[in-house]
Amino acid sequence: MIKDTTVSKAILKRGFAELLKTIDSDVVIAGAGPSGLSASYYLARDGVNVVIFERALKVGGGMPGGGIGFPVIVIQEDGLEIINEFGISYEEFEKGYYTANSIECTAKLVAGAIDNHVRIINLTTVEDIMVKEGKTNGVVINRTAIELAKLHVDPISVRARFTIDATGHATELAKTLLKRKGIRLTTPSGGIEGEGPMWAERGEKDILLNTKEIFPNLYVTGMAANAVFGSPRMGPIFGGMLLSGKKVAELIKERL
Ligand code: 48H
Repeated sequence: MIKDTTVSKAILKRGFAELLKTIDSDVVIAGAGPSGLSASYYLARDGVNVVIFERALKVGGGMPGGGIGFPVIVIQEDGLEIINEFGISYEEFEKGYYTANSIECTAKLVAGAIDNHVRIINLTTVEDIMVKEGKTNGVVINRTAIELAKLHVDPISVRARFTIDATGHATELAKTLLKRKGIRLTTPSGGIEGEGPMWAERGEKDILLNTKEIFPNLYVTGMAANAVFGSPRMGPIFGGMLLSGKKVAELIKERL
C-alpha cells in the first residue's frame, strides 16, 4: 500500500535537508549552464563543497538548445580534453571542428557534477550578494516562483567563501553588486563593459583571459566573463564555456 502522506513527508524531509546543507558552502555558483556545471565538477572532484543555484526548472542553460534548436554544438580542439573527461561522444566535422549532441553534453555534465556531490538546487534565484569588509562572503537566494510572481517575500542568505557568477549573457551577479553604493569591479571602467558582436575566434580566446576575480571573492565564468569584460559573443561553439569553468575552479582551488 502506498500512503500519500508518506510521499509528502519524504519530499519535505529530504528537500529541506538538501537546502539546509547549502547554507554554509565553500563555493556558491549562480547558474547551471555549461560553465557553471564545468566549474562545479572541477571543484567538487577535489573535495570542495559546492552548490549551484539555478533559477530555471531545467539545468544546462543555453547548452541543450544547441544551435538554432538543433541539439548540436561545436567544440574546438582545445575543448576535447573536457569532452573526453565527461565521456561525451563527438564526431569530427573537419579538422579542428567537432560536433557533439547538446543534450548528451548537458546530461553528462550534470551527471559528472552530481556524482562528485555537487548540490544543484533549481527553481532558486540568486537575487543579491553579501559583502562584508570589502569582500563577498555569500549570496541571497529566493524561490524563482516568488520572484516571478513579484511578491514581496524576504529571501534567505547563504554563506560562501567564494562566489561564481555563471549567469551567462545576463551577468546577473555583477549587475546586482554594482547596484550597491561605492562598488567597482576590476574591469577598465569599474562596471560591466558589455558584450561585443559575434566573433567566435576572438570570443573563445578572450574567455579564458576574462575568467577571473571581478571583486574580492567573486569570480566570473562563461559568457558572463566576456560580457563583463567587453569581449565578443561566439555562437554555438562551447569549448570556451567548459574551459572557462575549469579555469575558474583552478583559480579558486589555489586559494582554498
Ligand atoms: C540563478 C541564474 C540567475 C540567477 C541566470 O546562459 P548559460 O548557458 O551560461 P554559460 O555562460 O554557462 O554558457 C553560455 C552559453 O549557453 C551561451 O549562451 C553561448 C555560448 N552563447 C554564445 C552566443 O553568441 O550567444 O547559463 C546561465 C544559467 C541559466 O541556466 C540561467 O537560468 C541561470 O544561469 N541564471 N541562476 N540565479 N540570478 N541568472
